[in-house]
Amino acid sequence: MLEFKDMQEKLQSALSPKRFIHTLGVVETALQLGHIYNIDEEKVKVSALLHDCAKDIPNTLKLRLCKEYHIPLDEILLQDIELSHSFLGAEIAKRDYRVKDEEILNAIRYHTTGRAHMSVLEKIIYLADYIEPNRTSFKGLEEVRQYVTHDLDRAMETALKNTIEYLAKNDRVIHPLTIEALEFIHSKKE
Ligand code: DGI
Ligand code: FE
Ligand code: FE
Ligand code: FE
Repeated sequence: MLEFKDMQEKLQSALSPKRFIHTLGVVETALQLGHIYNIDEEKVKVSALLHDCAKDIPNTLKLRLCKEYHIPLDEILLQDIELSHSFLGAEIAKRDYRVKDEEILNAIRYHTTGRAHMSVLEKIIYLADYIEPNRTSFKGLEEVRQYVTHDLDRAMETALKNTIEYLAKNDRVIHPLTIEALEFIHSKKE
């Protein structure tokens, strides 16, 4: 794995200034959450730093890289290639930033859709991405910010519900992983 400082420099040249500032917000927020939930600081920092490393790749190149790296392009990804940035990001973290830790790679891989059986690290990255201070406010953001310090599942449930509602309103396809993430939280409550 690259040194954190080298990683940060490499990443900065791959992202727009705005996306890089968002990323630094995610690192800061994720570190706060990692501290509360007692998660290894290095894993939190690296996952947060690299979570959007594929975000600013032009969409045509995203598509080409997904094929080259054998990332399964399901119907949903083909309709909304933007969504591939999390899966592609994990692959790029492995290849270009030499990250080998599967827990970190999974936190990057599932930061956009979530999934069933998420680890605490995965939830922290998903939620830090959602609530970081540079995000412009949207409905439900404050609610998630309140839950996140004492109830990760409640925060995840709220964030996932809001995301699904937002996608439905905008006639965008919902990835099965997103539905499964929410259903899994509900199944644990019963
Ligand atoms: O990359 P960021 O903007 O920081 O945040 P993100 O990786 O959470 O991506 C947010 C976008 O992803 C937002 O426009 C909603 C979209 N998204 C999340 N879940 C799904 C989804 N899009 C589709 N099509 N399907 C999903 O299940
Ligand atoms: Fe993202
Ligand atoms: Fe997100
Ligand atoms: Fe992000």
